[in-house]
Amino acid sequence: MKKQGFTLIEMIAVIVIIALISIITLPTIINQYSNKKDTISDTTKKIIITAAELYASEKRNGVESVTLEDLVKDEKLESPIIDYKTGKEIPLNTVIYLDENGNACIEGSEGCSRVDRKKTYTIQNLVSNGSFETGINGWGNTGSNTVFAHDSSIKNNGRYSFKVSITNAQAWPRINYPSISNLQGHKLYGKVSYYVDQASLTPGINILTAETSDFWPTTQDGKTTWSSSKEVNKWIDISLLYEAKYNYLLMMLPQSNASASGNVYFDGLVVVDLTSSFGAGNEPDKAWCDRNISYFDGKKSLQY
Ligand SMILES: [Ca+2]
Repeated sequence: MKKQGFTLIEMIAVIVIIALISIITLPTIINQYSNKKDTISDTTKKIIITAAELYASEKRNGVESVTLEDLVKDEKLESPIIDYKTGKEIPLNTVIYLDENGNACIEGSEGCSRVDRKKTYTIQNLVSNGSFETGINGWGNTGSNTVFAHDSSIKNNGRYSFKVSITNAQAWPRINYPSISNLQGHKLYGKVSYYVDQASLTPGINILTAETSDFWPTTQDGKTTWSSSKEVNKWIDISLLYEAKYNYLLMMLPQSNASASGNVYFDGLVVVDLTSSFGAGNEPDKAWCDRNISYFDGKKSLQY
């Protein structure tokens, strides 16, 4: 006759299974319960949102998100932040998102998420005739054994380039833009394409700023990016980001190897005042500029 009831082994097995199910499901149940309890009351939400919107309105550049901790540090709220209704403390790492118009919402609230904050900016090429289509007027030669020409045989943009023929010398093609001023403290991005017919040539792009608009200002400051490529008969971009020390813009498209001979062609020179275009503190970095700013004439719009 078969024995009624459960054996000890069967009992243990059932207990173990129940225990396992509890381990798996209990945290979820507790979580749901505590989430419900943690829901911030409308009154407290309004206080937090008002504080966040005030915080954003005081910052010069668009604030995309802010934490309760930021609001406490900025003395918009006092810590600990206790929910008005439930009496529970709200974690300081709670994020508040702000849209383009400065309207705030608290993460986890219905319909609240980080919004795509790309905006349209207008950039301007500070240099005129950067494609050398109308000649090489204004470019001064400061070295010997170099000859400048307006060239139509090798070009990258339009019909002409700026050709610098070199015989065992460095080259210092230089131009000033007396009409471009008020640059001090601004971040400038410069880019040019070059083409060499000898691997020994080392061209560069140099942005200078000067205290006065003279062609030979005595007080000037600048930065250069030299070519790192030894490739010949090919157009290559070089670029730099420079923070202007003085107000007036001048440029050089130099070649640094004093014992090299050959031809360097330059085309598509562009210089953008990032601070004027994007706002102080909001300027894109060099890598972004390299990807998004190529030669253009005049003004253009782009998303950042
Ligand atoms: Ca050109």
